[in-house]
Amino acid sequence: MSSSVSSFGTGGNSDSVFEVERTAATIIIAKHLDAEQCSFYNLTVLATDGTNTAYVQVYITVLDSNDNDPIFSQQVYEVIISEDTPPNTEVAQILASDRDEHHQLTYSLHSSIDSRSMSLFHIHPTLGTIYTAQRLDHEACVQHILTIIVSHALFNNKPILCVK
Ligand SMILES: [Ca+2]
Ligand SMILES: [Ca+2]
Repeated sequence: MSSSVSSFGTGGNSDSVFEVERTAATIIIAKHLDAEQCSFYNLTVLATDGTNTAYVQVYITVLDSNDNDPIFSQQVYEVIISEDTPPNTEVAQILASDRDEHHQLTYSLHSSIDSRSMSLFHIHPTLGTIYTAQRLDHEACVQHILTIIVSHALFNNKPILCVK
């Protein structure tokens, strides 16, 4: 099918993500691909010389890329704990989600209002659970304000189109 490709047949391209460039008989990406919305296309391309028509199936797999930022389930977590809480006690569960399929979220303590707070708590890097690292002292500090950061592993930062 050289210059005789006329159009796509039905099926697989209802949202017009792909188009046929007729003279070169090339399938081109016409709209932004989003693996979260659709990761597989089954296109039917037809070629005609005006009299006879031939069909071919084209399977297109869109591989996921890391194009969505993680989102915390809450903007603020507030916890009240007693100063006689032993070290390594769970005090909060931080939760974040990421629309990307193969996301790997990593939690860490980023900063604190009082610099001493950073040594009093630690966070599990993959589970997001915050623990006490030491026994707390109410007289030394009544309130600890920590900023948590969640990062998503860059598994591939470029959109990939895989045509089989
Ligand atoms: Ca992501
Ligand atoms: Ca993605």
